[in-house]
Amino acid sequence: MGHQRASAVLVTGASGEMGHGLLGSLAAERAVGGPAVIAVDIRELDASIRAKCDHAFVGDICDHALLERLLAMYEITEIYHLAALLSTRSEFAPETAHQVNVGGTLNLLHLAAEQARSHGSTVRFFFPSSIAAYGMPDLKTKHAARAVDESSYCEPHTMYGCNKLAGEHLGRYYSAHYRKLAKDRIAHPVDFRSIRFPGIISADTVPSGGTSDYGPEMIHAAAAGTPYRCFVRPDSTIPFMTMPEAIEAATRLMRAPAARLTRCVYNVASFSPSAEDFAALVRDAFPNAQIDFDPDLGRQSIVDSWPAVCDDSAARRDWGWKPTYTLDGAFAEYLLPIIARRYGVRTATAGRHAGAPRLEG
Ligand code: AKB
Repeated sequence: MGHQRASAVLVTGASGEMGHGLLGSLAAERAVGGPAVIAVDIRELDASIRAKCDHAFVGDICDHALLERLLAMYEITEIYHLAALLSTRSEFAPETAHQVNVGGTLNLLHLAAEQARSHGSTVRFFFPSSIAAYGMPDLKTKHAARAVDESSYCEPHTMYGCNKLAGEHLGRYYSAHYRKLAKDRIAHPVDFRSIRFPGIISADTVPSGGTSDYGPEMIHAAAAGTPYRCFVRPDSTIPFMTMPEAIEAATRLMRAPAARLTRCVYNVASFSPSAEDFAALVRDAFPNAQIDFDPDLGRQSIVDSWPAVCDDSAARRDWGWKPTYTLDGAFAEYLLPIIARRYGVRTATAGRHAGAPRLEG
């Protein structure tokens, strides 16, 4: 038998919210001859997503032995590095968050560079950054700011935001400057591509450990008939998008010709509702929903430090990003129909969904 290693796409953090959605997309490509899909997570993958992978490893992305094993078994051509501790959880264990979020990212970038050296071609690397990379100095500045571009206000207030910014810089280094003085350096081993995601809302999964979680938590709680105490003020406003849009953005960026890209890191966003905007749409769909507001001052200060609106013109120009939904369309066409089925309930707005506002195709 030859010693040809199978070509593979590696997904870390595969059992997380984004992993669920991404594996579905990669499995569809696999079904028509795409590369093998290898998943790594610290937790066992549930059967539904395990079935979408060629191989699933339970392990720690900080475990060098595990990464060496992957290096020996596969010719990894692409990496989606989703494993991370999110913003709220990271504030309770900031040093651990740094080890996982930055140390883990460094390990994966090193694996990518070693893969490139081993098989002689650049490894495409997707890194989900976040609006947490921004740090608006105060609410006055946040309210006065127009759409924030990728070069503005990059002074994060959280360890998670610092970690995401560090990951972006490391990725840029591995792409353009890796081992700059070494005689045996290889130029451009990694093709690093990153998106600063806003809050993401999935109809299929409920997030944990994030500070933008109040949006999805509110909707899922109403469908489950559970009272919801929102941990931010009603006027709190940050960018959000749906999970299908986030997966589409990540795969579209990874498929874009390198020559089209003018930067490594891009903003994307679909809509910027306030927490009260969310509550009004949820009450419209679930008139018995019990929603009240009881701000957690710490988590509120994190949300207040994130921009209300992000400028995604670079992504639109370079690789054709455009949102799928308006806020109303996201509820009517994606969130409510799937969530109602998931919880076995009817929404008061069912049937009113036809012809919901959808962005031009
Ligand atoms: C979080 O809330 O920490 C994440 C994010 C905005 O990156 N969802």
